[in-house]
Amino acid sequence: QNEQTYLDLAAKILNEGHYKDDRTGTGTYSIFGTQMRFDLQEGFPLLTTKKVFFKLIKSELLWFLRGDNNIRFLLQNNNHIWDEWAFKNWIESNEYSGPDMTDFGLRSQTDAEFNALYQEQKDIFVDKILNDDDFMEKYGYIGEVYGKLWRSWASVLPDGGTTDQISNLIDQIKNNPNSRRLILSAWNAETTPQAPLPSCHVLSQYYVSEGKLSAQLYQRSGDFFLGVPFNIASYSLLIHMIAAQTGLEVGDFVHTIGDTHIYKNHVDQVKEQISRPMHPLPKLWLNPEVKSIFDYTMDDIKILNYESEPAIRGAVAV
Ligand code: UFP
Repeated sequence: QNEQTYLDLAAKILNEGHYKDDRTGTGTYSIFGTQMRFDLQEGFPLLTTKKVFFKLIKSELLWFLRGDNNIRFLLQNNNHIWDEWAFKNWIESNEYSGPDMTDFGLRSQTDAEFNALYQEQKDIFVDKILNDDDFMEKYGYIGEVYGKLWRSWASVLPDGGTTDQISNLIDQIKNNPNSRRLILSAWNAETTPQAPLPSCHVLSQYYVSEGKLSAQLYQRSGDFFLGVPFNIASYSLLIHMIAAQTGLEVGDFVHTIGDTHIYKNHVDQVKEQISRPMHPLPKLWLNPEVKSIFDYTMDDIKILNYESEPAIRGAVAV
């Protein structure tokens, strides 16, 4: 089944991966240039060998589709996956006067006392983003990330306005399904390298054949244990949503990853996961009443019959 592809690649990275240091100071085992293919007719590829929190995937994708790049919407949905990037802007600003938070990502993992201080500061930050509009306007934005790039790509021309790639993509899939130019890009050579987290999912391409919609993602960097299971589910959900809005069935999700890595401190977790039994894949339900890709709400998207092994914790490298 589909999930075996993920487990096989995980085992291959552990067996054959090259060790190298990385930006976060953690260290990884990696293989360069990998590919997995998931047939979405077989079921929805939410991994079952560990529990994956689909709600977070759902609210993040809705946030991207809103064209939003302020973390308030995520926080309102109890989603904290982008907190660190906004928090970093805050602690590096002149207005921040709390305890020294330099290198909080690494230090919070190795120093329990610091971690307590960090959690306290982050709670204060989250609370202010949620409840203080001025603060949210100043520190809630995280720059040129997916929402912005997908929905309002800024023109290089002085009066060029912005481009809504999602609307254009849906229009092209409906009206020109044989096109070989069905591209969604999230890499702007000018602005992306300066973003807090330069886009990991750089580019995706869409393909229509026999009434089915497939897509291939090129991901430049994949944290195989924590990030990749999310990325698989997120793009699979996007394919389902675009298919539903263009009158197509779902085809394959092809996931190509550049630097495919397992962090040193995730090795035991990955071994544990590989040893676990798989369950049948769940099904995805989308509310058929929704008439635009921009109108889905949290309640319009549901995962049915999700049975999984328990979650496995692992520290996020920041
Ligand atoms: N990462 C993912 N998927 C994502 C995302 C981040 O795997 O969607 F946003 C991981 C990859 C890498 C880290 O471990 O986050 C980003 O670091 P870098 O920019 O140095 O590649």
